[in-house]
Amino acid sequence: MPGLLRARLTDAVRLGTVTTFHLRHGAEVADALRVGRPVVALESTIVSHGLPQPDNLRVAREIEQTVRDAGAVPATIGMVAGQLVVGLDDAELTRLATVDDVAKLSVRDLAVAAATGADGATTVAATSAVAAAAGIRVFATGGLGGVHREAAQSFDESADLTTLARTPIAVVCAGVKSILDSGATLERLETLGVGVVGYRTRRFPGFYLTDGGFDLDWSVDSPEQVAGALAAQEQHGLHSGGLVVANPLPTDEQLDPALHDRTLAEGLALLRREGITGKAVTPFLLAHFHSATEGASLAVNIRIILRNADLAARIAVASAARQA
Ligand code: PSU
Ligand code: MN
Repeated sequence: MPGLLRARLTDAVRLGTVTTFHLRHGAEVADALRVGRPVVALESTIVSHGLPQPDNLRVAREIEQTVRDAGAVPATIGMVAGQLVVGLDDAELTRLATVDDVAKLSVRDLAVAAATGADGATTVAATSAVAAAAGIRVFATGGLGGVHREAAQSFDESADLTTLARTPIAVVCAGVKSILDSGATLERLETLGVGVVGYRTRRFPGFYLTDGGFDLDWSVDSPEQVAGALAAQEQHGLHSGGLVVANPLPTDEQLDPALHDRTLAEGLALLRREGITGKAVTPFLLAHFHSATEGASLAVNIRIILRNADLAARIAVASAARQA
């Protein structure tokens, strides 16, 4: 099948490896891509490592339904028994949401995980790389990874940032969590040439909080304007990196700022006390928020993801309409 072969070769090039990935499209996603219907990529790390069981599976299905309700086809991306899937079916989604040893896969992990037949959830970095290779230009997630506090000592900066520097995709998110250093993350995005636009705002959102404390240069008012930016980027051919579309929660839906600040301080202290480092940091802090706020942060987290899924779908619909 020439289509499949092309996808595999493109993957190998984009992922910077000579591995032939067994990339498989879900049937609905394959059809949609063939006829130019709007498709939205979704990540699986939030499902396997970001949200607690059993809410994670229910939310994963709700995210997909939200994309459908807005007129696009959801393509949740993950790895099942070493096979990269673009558009997990319900059994595969269930597996990644419930099985215990699902690996957290960034881009650098994909080849080894494929070779060893692992089950894995893809981060923003890995999902972006796979989605772009599959021809998907819009991706919805909760929060972007970024520069961690104390990165000056720990060097902990998410590969989400460097991957977006070379991956042409619009990532709809609610900024970065306050567990990260928002200012440093924005500086790195600038250096790396990743565009950042606020959706109906000029303030960079702080995930659980509407306002993360930093100004943005650009704001867009409609899904059509984001679609226009993606089209212009393609026409100019001057920039092949990603675009962060920062979509804040309305202030009346954010986490109570006092509860937030308290929980964050506790979480950071626990992190130090327990010596948690590396890729375990983000899941640890998320789990701390969910238990310490007795579910309040979980409800906010779910709202964020569903709102981003809706906006991403409307951007994908607007992009498809331009091409029709
Ligand atoms: N933000 C969230 N929930 C998450 C993540 C980010 O609100 O689960 C996940 C995403 O998959 C993101 C990853 O790509 O955490 C970043 O991890 P790290 O900091 O280890 O790069
Ligand atoms: Mn990290």
